[in-house]
Amino acid sequence: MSVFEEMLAKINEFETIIIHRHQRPDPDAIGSQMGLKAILEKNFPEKRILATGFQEPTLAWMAEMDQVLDADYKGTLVIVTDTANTERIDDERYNLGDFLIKIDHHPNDDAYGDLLWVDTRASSASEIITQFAQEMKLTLTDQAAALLYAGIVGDTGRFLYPATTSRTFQVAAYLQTFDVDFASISRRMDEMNSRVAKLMGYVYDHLEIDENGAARVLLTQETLVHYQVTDADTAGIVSSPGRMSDVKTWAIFVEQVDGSYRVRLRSKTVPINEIAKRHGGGGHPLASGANSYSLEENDAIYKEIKEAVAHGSK
Ligand SMILES: [Mn+2]
Repeated sequence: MSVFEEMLAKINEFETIIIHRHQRPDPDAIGSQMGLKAILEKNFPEKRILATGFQEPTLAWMAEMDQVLDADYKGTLVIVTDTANTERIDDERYNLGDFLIKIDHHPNDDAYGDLLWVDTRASSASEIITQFAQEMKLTLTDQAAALLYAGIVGDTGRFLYPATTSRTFQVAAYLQTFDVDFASISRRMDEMNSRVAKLMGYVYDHLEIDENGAARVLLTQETLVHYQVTDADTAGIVSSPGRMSDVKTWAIFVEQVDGSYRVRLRSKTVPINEIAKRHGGGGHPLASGANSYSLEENDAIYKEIKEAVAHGSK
């Protein structure tokens, strides 16, 4: 039996299925979670399918979360999508069910779950969910196709990043057969409000770039307040430095209310996930996140990036 077949057998076994994904959700987290929910509701109308997690306001256009009670977990199957490690799962009740499945595309450093499918070659968790539905001959709905497409567009930067493969396009082509306004999804995901646009101007203006293309910028609480943006809004400018031809690898340090720093790391070719891991984070080779607790640690992280880029560009 393939892992997909085992997963389907487990889905068949349970009456209630609760789907989780990671904290600070991005479109792939929501797309894979809610796309899977829509597929299961369509194919198993007798089952109760719930989705839990923080309702991220900037992604409310994709889907709304369910109100899930502790009592709902009794005798359930829990599926977690797009989440590398247990600490990142939103919410912490993922262990209250009878059986746990992990479906992910990040490096499998924390192999949690009673059954897991981790495919690091997949562009996104949404790509895996679509592949699962296709191979298991599950019917998709227009809504599921829209959610999964948004997830793939989000994680591939509209098919820009190297994780985009022929299978990504095959899956996207299949999703395109559904009745969805795909252009408006892509447009929506490319749009930003004027506050974020102005913050982007600040980022381009203040980016420090070394001779090899290692770049950094610091967004203090004062700056966030000045531009009237939240920490979540900074997701809209993470990829921006990469538009500059002389930037190869970059870090955006976002000061948090408690004085610590959220570090968003991106790279065109040189892997940066090991740097992220050394600073309480992790992620993909070219897209990671970390945490820093002082300006000195920020400097140390930038130094590691500079060294990695200098080494990688030789
Ligand atoms: Mn993802």
